[in-house]
Amino acid sequence: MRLKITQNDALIVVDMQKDFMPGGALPVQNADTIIPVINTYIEFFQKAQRPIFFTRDWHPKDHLSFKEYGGIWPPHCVQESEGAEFAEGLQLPQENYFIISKGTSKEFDAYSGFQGTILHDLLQERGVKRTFICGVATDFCVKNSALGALHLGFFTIILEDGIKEVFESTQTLQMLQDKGAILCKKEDLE
Ligand code: VGL
Ligand code: ZN
Repeated sequence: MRLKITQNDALIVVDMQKDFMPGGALPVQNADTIIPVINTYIEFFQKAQRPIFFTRDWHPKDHLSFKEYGGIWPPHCVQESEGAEFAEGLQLPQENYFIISKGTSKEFDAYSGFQGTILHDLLQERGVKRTFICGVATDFCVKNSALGALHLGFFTIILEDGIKEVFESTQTLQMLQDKGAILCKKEDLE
């Protein structure tokens, strides 16, 4: 499907952080292989002068999602730690981008970039109507960020060559499409 980036569009790059890459604390298999693809999307949106939003997991060291504190995950993306940094090779633009930290207080987790953040306001202020979403993990933070966007009334496009899952992606992508999301690839935007 051919798509053109318009003045109502924004890119959301979900949680492309060292801890989610191979060798990290909570590695998502092959997550490093989508970095070049995401860099291309970043370039497309930069050229179109459209805003790019980078969400990041930004947990306190005693976060409730960590096993030691009753959660299901190994400690990951601890605030100011190396693992919380953006993945090696991810090319952040020079301007017109925003970093959205989530899961920042120990009593709450946030699988969606909209949860407890100002992402919705930032999108609204910029007249965004369509969100293009890529990053990790398909079945956690990409899924919930996309659900958040759909629920808030954004037309939502999942960049299927720019995502990687922890456990599964088939069911997640089907469910998102059932709720109105569209899947597209790099070639569709070129
Ligand atoms: C994520 C598990 C725990 C994600 C974040 O970014 O998908 N997954 N925290
Ligand atoms: Zn987390």
